[in-house]
Amino acid sequence: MASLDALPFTYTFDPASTALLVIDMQRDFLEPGGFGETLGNDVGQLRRTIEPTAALLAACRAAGLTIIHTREGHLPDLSDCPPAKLNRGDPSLRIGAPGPMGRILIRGEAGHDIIGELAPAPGEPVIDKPGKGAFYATELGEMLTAKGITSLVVTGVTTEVCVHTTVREANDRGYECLVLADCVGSYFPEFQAAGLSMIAAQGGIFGWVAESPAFIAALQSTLSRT
Ligand code: C5J
Repeated sequence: MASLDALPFTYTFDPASTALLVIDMQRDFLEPGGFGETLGNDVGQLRRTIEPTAALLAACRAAGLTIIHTREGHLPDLSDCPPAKLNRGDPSLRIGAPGPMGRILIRGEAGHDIIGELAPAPGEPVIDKPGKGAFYATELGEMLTAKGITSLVVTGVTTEVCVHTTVREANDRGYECLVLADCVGSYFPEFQAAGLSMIAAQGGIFGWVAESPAFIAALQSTLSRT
């Protein structure tokens, strides 16, 4: 077992039953010229997560931790995109419309892909999800059960949308979630702060919050003991 300082109290985990989840680190959300920036967002708010997440991935790979990536996106015929999600905002910038990196949030388009800096390594599963949460309409739950995973270290974008939804889904399913503050990002600094506070509030109502160097140090301490 390993433990680290976290909010609201110490987080304890067994690397053998812990997975790293990397949520939606996709070109359209993070890259200059992508869909996110086209909407007027400051992608710099998300890009600050790239370096710490790359270091985290390297440490988790060295430790043999289970690593799972996700991507938000839809089938080209949009049959998996409910009208309530589709009919949002400017019609020329909706899901499925032609965007700067291909059709917006459509599987197989360039913008849907994970950024090169955080590309999945061979053998690391990539879950394609049509919703905000990583459990909804995906094989994630079955995959975690098959691997004996009970704890999740959650990273990715955006903090208040897909990260939060996934943490809430995971919490309801009994997973112990640690969210790494420097590896999750929001276009809106106030949502980043509130999103993180909400997770650890009320005695850890959805989970724990810590910084990635503390998690990496705890992980490496278990390796040096074996
Ligand atoms: C994610 C979104 N990944 N904000 N999507 O958070 O629409």
